[in-house]
Amino acid sequence: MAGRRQRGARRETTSMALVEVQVPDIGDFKDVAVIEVLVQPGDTVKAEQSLITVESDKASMEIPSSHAGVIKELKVKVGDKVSQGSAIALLEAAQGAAAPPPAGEARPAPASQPAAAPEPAAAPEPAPAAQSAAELASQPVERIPPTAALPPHEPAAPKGRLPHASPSVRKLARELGVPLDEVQGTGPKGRITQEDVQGFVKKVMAGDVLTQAQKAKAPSAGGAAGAGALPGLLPWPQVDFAKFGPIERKDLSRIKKISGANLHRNWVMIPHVTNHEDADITELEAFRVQLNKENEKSGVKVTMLAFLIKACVAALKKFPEFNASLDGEQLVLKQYFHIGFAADTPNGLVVPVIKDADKKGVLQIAKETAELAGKAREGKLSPADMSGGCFSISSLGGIGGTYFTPIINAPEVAILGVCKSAMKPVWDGTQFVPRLMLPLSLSWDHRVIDGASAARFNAYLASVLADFRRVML
Ligand code: CAO
Repeated sequence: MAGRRQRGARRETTSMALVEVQVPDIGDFKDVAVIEVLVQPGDTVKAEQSLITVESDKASMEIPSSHAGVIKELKVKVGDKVSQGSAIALLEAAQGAAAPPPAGEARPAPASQPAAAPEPAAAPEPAPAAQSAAELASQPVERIPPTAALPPHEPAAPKGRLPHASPSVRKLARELGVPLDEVQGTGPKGRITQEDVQGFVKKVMAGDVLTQAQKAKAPSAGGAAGAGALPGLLPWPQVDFAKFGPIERKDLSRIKKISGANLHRNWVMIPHVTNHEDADITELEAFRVQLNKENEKSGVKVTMLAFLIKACVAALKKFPEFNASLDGEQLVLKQYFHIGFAADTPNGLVVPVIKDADKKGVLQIAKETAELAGKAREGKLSPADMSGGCFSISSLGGIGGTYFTPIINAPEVAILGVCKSAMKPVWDGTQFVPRLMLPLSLSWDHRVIDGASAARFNAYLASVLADFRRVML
């Protein structure tokens, strides 16, 4: 069946003009599935225009119309099984239409035939003049297994309008597992071109978009990658947990689904390395406590986070490749300093952004972080509150811990993890002295940053936190 295109058979019914287009002789194949219906009632079709695509476990084949005319009624839908003689559609034949070929005429395509130019599908656009119906009929319809990169596309019943694309583009989309109804067409009248399909694949591969199927799978642990979507990975373990004790099932929150999919992509696509450092914040903490005493009446409480944001801006200025994003083979170096901070909310993790942190004082930053954290907990952050970030801070300092590996918030190239400060004995050259030490964990993208730069960034950041006057330098 591979490499063949069959002309629909026909039986004329109640009037001379009404024709029932049937599945022709398709060899030994019986009960093959209809995987695409390419026309809708009311569509004007040309003789030889594809009406449906059928697929067996070995191959797929488009079945074109035996007549030109207007589709009056469809007799099949996606998922139906058809064999020779099954009705495809009732068609009102155009006046003066050429006499159809004998029912059941089969046309195996020569294996050496090159792929023909695109043929119009749902929309009545003229076929290229140089291409005859016979050439179209002999267009090979080979089936290539879908790539592992995209989840296999299982075409669903068309919702509303069919995607506007030629059979050859549809075929390409099927081969690549691209859901055509999610592709934006850039051709005339929104027609989906071969380049549109290739562009969609590039975006999915780059992680810029998720297909609906990927979005649906992303929340589950056994989702895209877990199900073995990455080549060579074992499938996610399927365990009947209830066999071992009582369980309860709970849907993931909307934020967890979205952040989970983003974190997963970032973890898989970015070569992360994490460097750890301890900053001596003994003096800074004393200053912070004093500041809060002085500002008690203002209602603005300064936490370590505000100082960290300011210190990070100083480090980003000194090491500009940390204030950057990868764009293909180019680095986009930002001349603005918008710092995101991870906020823990009852529904999951969000990252509001302090804009232009370089132009704001610590008190202003403390005020804004408190406001944004409040909005985050109430679920009131707007997309603008969470966009434009250059670098992120994930502070677990109010909770505890020593060090961890934060996941970079793409398309940023680094993130600072902060844990709880603790008094530690530090050797000052002659004796151990108690110092308040703040554990820092910097994760960085090794495609952009080298280990030596990361160590320098961390050392500089620690020196700023140890003596905040350096921020002014
Ligand atoms: N060491 C010791 N104490 C710290 C500290 C640190 N590094 N950082 C903050 N604290 C203290 C604060 O001073 C405050 O103490 P008091 O109650 O005595 O005044 C207390 O911890 C609580 O601070 P906070 O957490 O309310 O405020 P913050 O500005 O430090 O942090 C925010 C704000 C929104 C970042 C934080 O509440 C939060 O959500 N953190 C979680 C981030 C997260 O989940 N990251 C993980 C991402 S990866 O999954």
